[in-house]
Amino acid sequence: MFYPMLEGLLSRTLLPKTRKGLLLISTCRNSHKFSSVIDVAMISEKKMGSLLFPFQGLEKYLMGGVNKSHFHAFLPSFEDIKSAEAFFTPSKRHSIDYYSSAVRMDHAPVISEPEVCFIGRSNVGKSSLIKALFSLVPDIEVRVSKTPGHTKKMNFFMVKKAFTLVDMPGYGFKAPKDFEDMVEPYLKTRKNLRRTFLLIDGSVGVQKADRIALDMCEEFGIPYVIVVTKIDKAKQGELLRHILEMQNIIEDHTTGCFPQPFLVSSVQFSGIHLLRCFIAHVTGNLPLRLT
Ligand SMILES: Nc1nc2c(ncn2[C@@H]2O[C@H](COP(=O)(O)OP(=O)(O)OP(=O)(O)O)[C@@H](O)[C@H]2O)c(=O)[nH]1
Ligand SMILES: [Mg+2]
Repeated sequence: MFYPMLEGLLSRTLLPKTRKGLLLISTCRNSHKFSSVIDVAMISEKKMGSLLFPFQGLEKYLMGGVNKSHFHAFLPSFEDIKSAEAFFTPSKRHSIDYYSSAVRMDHAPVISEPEVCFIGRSNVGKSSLIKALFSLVPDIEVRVSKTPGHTKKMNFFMVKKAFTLVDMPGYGFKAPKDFEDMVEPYLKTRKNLRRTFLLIDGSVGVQKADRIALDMCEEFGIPYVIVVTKIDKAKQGELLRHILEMQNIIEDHTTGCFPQPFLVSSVQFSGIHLLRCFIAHVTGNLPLRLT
């Protein structure tokens, strides 16, 4: 569906200016070889398809009876994905940076622009995902760690005049203390919160703590989205089983959850471009083109 758009994209990559830009990106600390869709356009169509839309690669293994339409609830065009990237690309006029941290709601910055936050068990990959989303920002520092409980504050990252991303401490480690003090009050009271991304580890599937978080989002009545992390780590059959389980939970037990789980790997960069596009869209910055 997005391949006809590819021609324009490829010709853009040959511009000397863009090449310089790529050079700059490749030296930045967060950089990944697929940070930009321009880099993605260099690989084969098949690889590009599963990098941009990770569910595509799995779809063929699903049985006929499974309702696949939910997995395509958000299906932007390639042009939309390209446009979304502009919001994640800093320039003189478009600053992107760490803004502040808070351990209590009364320390949280007062911001009028739309906000999205990332919650999930400790070690699920929240900070890594934010780091990947901001991989085009040379100087931003998003700390990740193998040790659970690394993020101890609510960290606000501001995409000037467009939206704010909030990295949260994880639950499961020292929980419920951090959660009661920070995350719950934040979710309950934050006025500019547009979407909550609830991360679930695709290599282990839904755990008890994830169910509690799902119930909490339902109880607070906030709109939220499941993001399935570390899809590179799971065997395909195992990942499919976990995704179908999540799909059943979404259908049968939720009202505020977006029907489509977003699949990501911050290591391989799968699903990151799609998520950038979704964030730009749900924060009201990117109307989708009709395809
Ligand atoms: N294989 C793989 N590992 C990942 C991925 N994302 C994160 N990790 C690893 O998982 C570990 C935890 O990542 P973080 O991003 O710090 O996790 P977090 O959810 O922010 O953790 P807390 O701050 O403790 O709540 C690190 O060792 C990451 O390198 C992924 O997509 N694939
Ligand atoms: Mg973290």
